[in-house]
Amino acid sequence: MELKEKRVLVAGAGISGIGAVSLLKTAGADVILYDGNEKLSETELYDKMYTAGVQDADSVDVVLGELSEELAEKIDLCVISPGIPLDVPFVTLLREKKKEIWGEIELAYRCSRGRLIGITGTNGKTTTTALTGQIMEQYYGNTFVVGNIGTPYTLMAGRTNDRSVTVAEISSFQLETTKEFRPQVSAILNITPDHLNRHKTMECYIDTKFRITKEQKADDVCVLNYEDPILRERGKSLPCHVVYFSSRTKLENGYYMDEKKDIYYIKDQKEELLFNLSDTKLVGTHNGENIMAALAMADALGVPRENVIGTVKEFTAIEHRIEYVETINNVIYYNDSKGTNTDASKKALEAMDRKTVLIAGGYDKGSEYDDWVEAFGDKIKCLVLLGATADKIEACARKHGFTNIVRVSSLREAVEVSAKEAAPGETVLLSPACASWDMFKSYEERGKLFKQYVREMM
Ligand code: UMA
Repeated sequence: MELKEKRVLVAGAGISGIGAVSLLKTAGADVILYDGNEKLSETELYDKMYTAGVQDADSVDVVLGELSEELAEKIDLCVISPGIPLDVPFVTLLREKKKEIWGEIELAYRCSRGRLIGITGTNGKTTTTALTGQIMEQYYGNTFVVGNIGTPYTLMAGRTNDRSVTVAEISSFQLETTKEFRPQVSAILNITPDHLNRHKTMECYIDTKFRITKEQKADDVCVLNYEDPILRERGKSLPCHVVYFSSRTKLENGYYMDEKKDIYYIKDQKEELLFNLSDTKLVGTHNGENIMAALAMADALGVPRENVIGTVKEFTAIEHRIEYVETINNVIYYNDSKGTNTDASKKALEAMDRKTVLIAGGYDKGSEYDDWVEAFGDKIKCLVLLGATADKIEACARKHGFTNIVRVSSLREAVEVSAKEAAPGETVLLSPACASWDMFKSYEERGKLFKQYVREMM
């Protein structure tokens, strides 16, 4: 679709929406920025557009609150932000009027050039995207790391060129509205229940994740986790070349990490030892898997293995993911605010090697907590609960016989209580197993505040 002079409604005035406005204005479209929240300040939105460098921002119309039928009728295209569910009334209205709806990712894809890597999965995508981005940057330069990781793809799409590499973290929310999106190399790291309040069923969630590879062709590559039964099975019928990695099974071809955490590349059953996980700055089996996925993607884009290994060994953990904060009175504090679902949080529990006071709870995504509570074992000595899911988690923990629970009403109180509960030689871990949106703007805000409250005790 030629965008010049098209009337485009950008839905959602968060960072993706502002990115989309910027790209559309550069393409010569007539843009209306729409947000369902009528309490937003128009002045602030124009300020945001100016700060993001939107060309001719004054000519963008801003519409807040309900979307009128008249406006819905007038537009040629809607570019929707990932946080907007597709069953809200204005989307139904646009669909009834047979209006084209693209996600912000689709718009960016259509306006970008060069090589593209798309990474999805329930967990590990931010670490894997950051690592893969670093590998590409160090070898090729000219690299853009975008998407769910934080920098909207639309903000960078206009700067890509035929020689650039874009590494995009793509969430299930973003995949719901892709159409022609076709990464040259894709990865699905794992799929476990998450965001079921939005996707409704596990089947829908899985189908959405697989949209990342839907448009790939025979010469494209999709990297999959062999130990995930869904990925292993569906990988058999993909239209592109599939590369597996595994932390349990010695594959005939692909990447494999054994019990000693030695990582191998295997081709036609011949194995080549690359390095041991302990040679890197990352811990835990899940990070071994993230590394193997990055190795496979780098290989698919032709980065020599010695360059890849050099970067992998230098790479440090990302903020908010099992991030070391401080040691105070011989109690170690870890920030895992990005542990926004039970599976991610379980990985953090696994990585703890001392008795742990766990701070958890938050926005209710409709998750079940049984498996997560069962993973406490003897390691979790006390559970400090806050947020919208506190009742649900407490009931679940008690059902499984875990009773050392303290309820708090703020994150600051959670940190203070945890400091009292933890004895020297133990750990305090913030790993909420829930999104942050009941009490905070984002998991980043929650993680930063946690670190601030911990450091204030020094
Ligand atoms: N809005 C409506 N109607 C609605 C819902 C929201 O108008 O029904 C409006 C809100 O009033 C708000 C705007 O939409 O003004 C927010 O849009 P958004 O939620 O899409 O947020 P952005 O700021 O654009 O950030 C999005 C991603 N957010 C979500 O997917 C919820 C960010 O992922 C991403 O980093 C960013 O685009 C850049 O690509 C965050 C996230 O939490 C980190 N992702 C989830 C996760 O990782 O689990 C999927």
